[in-house]
Amino acid sequence: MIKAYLALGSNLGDRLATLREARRRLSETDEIRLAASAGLYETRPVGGPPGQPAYLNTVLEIDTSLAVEDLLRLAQQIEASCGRVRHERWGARTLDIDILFYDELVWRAPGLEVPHPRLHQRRFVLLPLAELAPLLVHPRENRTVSELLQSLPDEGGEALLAQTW
Ligand code: A4P
Ligand code: MG
Repeated sequence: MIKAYLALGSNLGDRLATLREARRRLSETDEIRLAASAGLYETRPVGGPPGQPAYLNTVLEIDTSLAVEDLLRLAQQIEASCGRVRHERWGARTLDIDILFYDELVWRAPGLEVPHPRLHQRRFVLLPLAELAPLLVHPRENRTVSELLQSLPDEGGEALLAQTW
């Protein structure tokens, strides 16, 4: 089994219901065992067009026997079935699922980059991730999740809404 971390984000529709549905779909997959869920954060949108609604963000820890490409395909199927329509990059979305880490894999190919190329710059990812894996070392940055989080300024853009959801 491979340990992987997934980031979930939603800023359209019933955001909490969407995240719960995504978690349920993942945990009902035979090749996935849900190991832990981070808390639920409401976060200010980063990038994208102005005036977007706030996001709900969280991170899930899973153990999986899926190959990384198959995990991405499953994530995209769940995004699609949760009503995501791709309009513009970084635009509002009902559901975004990103693969943050897949064990220690470092992989860069068109359509799939692991670790996720922007995770170390994003408090909305590092804050929930640090609850689950503060000492995990980013294999490209060579720093722990908690060090990466501490290196980013806290501009008050994230609020913990609930620890369990
Ligand atoms: N892709 C490559 N690597 C990965 C990976 N590790 N995990 C490819 C998932 N997908 C990966 O993603 C574009 C392409 O990335 C996919 O086709 C996949 O093959 P997308 O989900 O279609 O589009 P996107 O999410 O708009 O683009 P991208 O680049 O994934 O955006 P980000 O970086 O995920 O940013 N602000 C707050 N507060 N909270 C958020 O959750 N999210 C974004 C999206 C921007 N601002 C945000 C948030
Ligand atoms: Mg994405």
